[in-house]
Amino acid sequence: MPESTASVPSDVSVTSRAAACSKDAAAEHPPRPLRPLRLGVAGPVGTGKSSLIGMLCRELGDELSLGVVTNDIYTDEDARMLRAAGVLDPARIRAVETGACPHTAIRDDVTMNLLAVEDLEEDFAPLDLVLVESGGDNLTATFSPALVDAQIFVLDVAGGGDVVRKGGPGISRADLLVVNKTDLAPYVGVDVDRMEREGRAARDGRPVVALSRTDPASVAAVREWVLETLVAYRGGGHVAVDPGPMAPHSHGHTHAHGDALAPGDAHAPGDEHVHQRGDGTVQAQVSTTSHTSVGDHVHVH
Ligand SMILES: Nc1nc2c(ncn2[C@@H]2O[C@H](COP(=O)(O)OP(=O)(O)OP(=O)(O)O)[C@@H](O)[C@H]2O)c(=O)[nH]1
Ligand SMILES: [Mg+2]
Repeated sequence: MPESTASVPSDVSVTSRAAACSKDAAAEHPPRPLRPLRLGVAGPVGTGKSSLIGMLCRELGDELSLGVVTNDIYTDEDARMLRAAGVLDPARIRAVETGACPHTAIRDDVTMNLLAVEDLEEDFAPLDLVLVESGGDNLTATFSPALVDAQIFVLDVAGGGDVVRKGGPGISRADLLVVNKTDLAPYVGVDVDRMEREGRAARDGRPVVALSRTDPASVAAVREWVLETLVAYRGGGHVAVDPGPMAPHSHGHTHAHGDALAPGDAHAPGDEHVHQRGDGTVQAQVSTTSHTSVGDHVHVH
């Protein structure tokens, strides 16, 4: 794997350059964060998350030291696909088999992913960038800021021109929204400009890139965004933003709060509470995220 260099924007204190920095140069720049930028890639099934990560490995692998963690529910298919694509040293690509809904492992309990990311960071220290692919999920899935520093939400034109209007935390508030596979737009009758416009309108000015692997300018735009985000992160100017909770959803069990919590009360992280399942079994639980009890005891994350 190539050593990390600073052939990227001149104010990026990338690994090897940081080591060579003179005292004066170091004084001009804020101290480098202790760990690499962790960048999440989420979005519905098949929109091109792995392809985007492969593309970033090809585009940035010569100048940055990279690692990749993929999430699949039952297999390590995405990791194997990326290793086979030869975009990165295979040892730098790790798979997490979530065994459950993809959003659980990137938001509700990020332990498996955090361990994989930290192992990678230790084994290949110092890394510049770790890319974490979520298992393909739906419009509600977002990464916890406890796992990633920034996140990309990937849609594609094949999912329909109206998908941006359907909204959700990833579409509205991910750090970057990618509308992928624009080369397919004529075949599926989608107006890409309109999708992009609607994306911008839904995002309060946050960036949107209409991407196709066949369009070098769009590939360059994503590459630039990643480098700018890295610069901002290293300069202390990037704050990890939680795109927000998932939409209310039920796990198919009742949610008993005992005497302590009435409907409308909120759990803080660390609070103990009890889940009572439909079959009557009871499970004590410590909240990892804040969530609020509502009248019917379906809980809201
Ligand atoms: N036409 C076209 N196809 C693309 C593009 N990017 C990705 N694809 C194709 O879209 C399909 C799905 O791509 P993946 O990268 O596996 O999608 P994914 O989001 O990682 O899929 P899951 O992990 O299963 O959710 C593959 O057949 C890719 O070759 C693109 O820019 N244009
Ligand atoms: Mg994938």
